[in-house]
Amino acid sequence: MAPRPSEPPQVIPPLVTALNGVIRSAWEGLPELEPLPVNPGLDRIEGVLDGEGLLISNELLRCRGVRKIHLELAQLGRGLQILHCVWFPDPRFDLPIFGADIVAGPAGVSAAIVDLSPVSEALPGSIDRALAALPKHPFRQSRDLPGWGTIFSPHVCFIRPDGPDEEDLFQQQVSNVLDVLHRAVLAATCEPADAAPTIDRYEGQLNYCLQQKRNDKTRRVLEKAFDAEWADRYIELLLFDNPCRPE
Ligand code: BLA
Repeated sequence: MAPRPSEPPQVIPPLVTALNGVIRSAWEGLPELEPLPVNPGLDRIEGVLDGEGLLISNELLRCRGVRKIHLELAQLGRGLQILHCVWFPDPRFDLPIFGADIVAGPAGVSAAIVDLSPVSEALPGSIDRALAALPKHPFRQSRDLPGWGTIFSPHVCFIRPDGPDEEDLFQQQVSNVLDVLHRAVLAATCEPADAAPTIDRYEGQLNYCLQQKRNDKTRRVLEKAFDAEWADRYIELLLFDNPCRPE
């Protein structure tokens, strides 16, 4: 029997719910934290695909040192559920990009990735040392990075969690990484917009966005759920819009 369009919403995977909470706690207490407007019509996107509910919710914030914090939760048909989160720093501050992506299908979470990615040659020394000092979890199924994954740091964690114990460990990893970033944001100082390191970090961030746009898996899922033109606009305007030149 064909599924009815009024199917009940899918159950949200426990790791997605847990990380949603971890991320929200991490931005609490950041200086000058405030919501940013989401592009018209993109804060909540509802639809039906193959009789299954589509739902995307987007939230944007900023704070001193971070120009855009983006948290997206998506249910995209065929039981696909995604948590996508990126914190894009203000290039005037010496801060890395936080990125996390969780992709869950009917058989469980297939991809879980978290990183603080450099926007210049290497991560700031204090952040590199703090990440190196975090507990190393021996995940049973680590995954190989795709070709465009050269943007990630040597500390990137990219796994297929093998059971609830590993989902808990991954959640801890995200929490620890965000703790490192939260402390770095509090300590960071603002450099002039025209300083050479600022320009360098701006270009690094531009490159991060360009490389992320090469992830065909994201594009394909969005094209299937909507269409190619919509997917392009969504990626270019919301997911990985190019940063403005610092001024
Ligand atoms: C993989 N991303 C994927 C996959 C899908 C999506 C379906 C394949 C799952 C798998 O290989 O098991 C889909 N991700 C999405 C969609 C959105 C999304 C539709 O965020 C948004 C609406 N991707 C990111 C960010 C990172 C990232 C911020 O958006 C990392 C910080 C990483 N996703 C990432 C990587 C892969 C992936 C590295 C594996 C790609 C590959 O193996 O080719």
